[in-house]
Amino acid sequence: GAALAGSMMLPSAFGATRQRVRLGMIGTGMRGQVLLQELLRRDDVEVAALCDIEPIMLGKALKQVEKFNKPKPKTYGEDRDQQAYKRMLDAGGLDGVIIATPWEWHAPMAIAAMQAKIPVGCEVVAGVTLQDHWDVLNTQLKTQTPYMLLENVCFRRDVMAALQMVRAGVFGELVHLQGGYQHDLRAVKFNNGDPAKPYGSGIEYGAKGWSEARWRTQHSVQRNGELYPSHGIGPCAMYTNINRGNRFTRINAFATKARGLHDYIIKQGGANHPSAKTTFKLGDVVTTTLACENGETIILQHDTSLPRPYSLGFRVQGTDGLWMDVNNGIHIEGKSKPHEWDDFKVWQDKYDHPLWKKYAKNAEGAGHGGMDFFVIHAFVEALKAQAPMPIDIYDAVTWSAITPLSEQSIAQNFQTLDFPDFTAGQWKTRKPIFAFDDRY
Ligand code: A2G
Repeated sequence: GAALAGSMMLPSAFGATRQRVRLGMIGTGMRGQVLLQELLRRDDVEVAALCDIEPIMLGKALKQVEKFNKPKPKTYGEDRDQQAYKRMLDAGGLDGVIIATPWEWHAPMAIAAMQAKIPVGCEVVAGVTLQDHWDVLNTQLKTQTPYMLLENVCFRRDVMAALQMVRAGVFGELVHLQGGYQHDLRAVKFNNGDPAKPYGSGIEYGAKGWSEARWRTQHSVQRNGELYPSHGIGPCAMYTNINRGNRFTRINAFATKARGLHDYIIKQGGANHPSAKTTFKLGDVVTTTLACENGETIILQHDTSLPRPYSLGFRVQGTDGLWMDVNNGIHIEGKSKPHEWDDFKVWQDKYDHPLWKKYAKNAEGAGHGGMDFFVIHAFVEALKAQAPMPIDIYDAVTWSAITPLSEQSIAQNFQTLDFPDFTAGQWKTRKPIFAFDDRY
């Protein structure tokens, strides 16, 4: 305990010392509010500061704090000044900051926080351009400020059970993996701008939209690539020990034509609606292939503009069999009937991760089926322990740089590119650390 910073040691009601962290949050919109709920549920977190330039969202966040009968945090951004977050960081007194803002703000905000020596828990993605990713990495290396990417899917119950199975050798030697972001976002990318109806209420976006329609849709207008890689690649990278004994060597991406978003606008609002004039650059289905140093391939699919039920489309395949999440099926040679699927649930129960065994109750009611409890838990516990972040800066930039690299590949006629080694050769000797016990 002596090594802990003073502000992390607050006296408890019983006179002994208890570890707590004082956290700030930049971005208290729809996502920020879900994460804030997880912070407020914990005794070991003091929400000390909140920043948002949208007064409605800042107000909602303050209401949440009130509901939990917690002290009112300092607030920033009421003046709608886009630089308000810097004042929050400069004010000092924070043991960490959560960033849950539009993508284009993640890199500058994380960099400013690390420069102020405030540990960062950053929502996916780490940056937009390839240069952003190098800048975030180099700032972390220079300042040595902890940085975690808040990739919640790494903590999904079936994903973690599959991790236990990978580590137990159930699949044999891994050969091929798949994942992706296959989520019909049409009702997310468009609404009528009414703060009370953020999903599917219309076909406006940009300045006339609200919440994600206000900023996320623009990425589909201007960019063609694997725009949202981390939900799919995070688990696959943990299974294959990327940056820790393995690495991505090559990448390419293919994109289909762009039809879905325009089609949605026409169906919802007719051909004369102003949004019907927009040309979307993002192909409806973008397929990215990665090759790994140890001989595996990984396919990612980004599919957010067409009607479809949600599925991240995981597949983990080795010399002894495979798991696929879309049919909740697993086939293991010698255990399963030849050429038949077993129900994954039975295997999941058997290989349930120790974290889920211990914390399933705490995770009840948390966002995304409990995942959001675990991702916040991991950040807070690693901060308190002053231990390495379980999803660290190398994971963050490696996963997130898939976006600009896929864009480059598509723009160059689907060319295969070298994947940069952000670890500068350290991948050879670094050892896996993610989720080896029931702490975080
Ligand atoms: O849809 C889901 O909740 C996504 N999360 C999240 O990242 C975001 O894209 C959201 C859109 O509003 C998962 O799929 C785990």
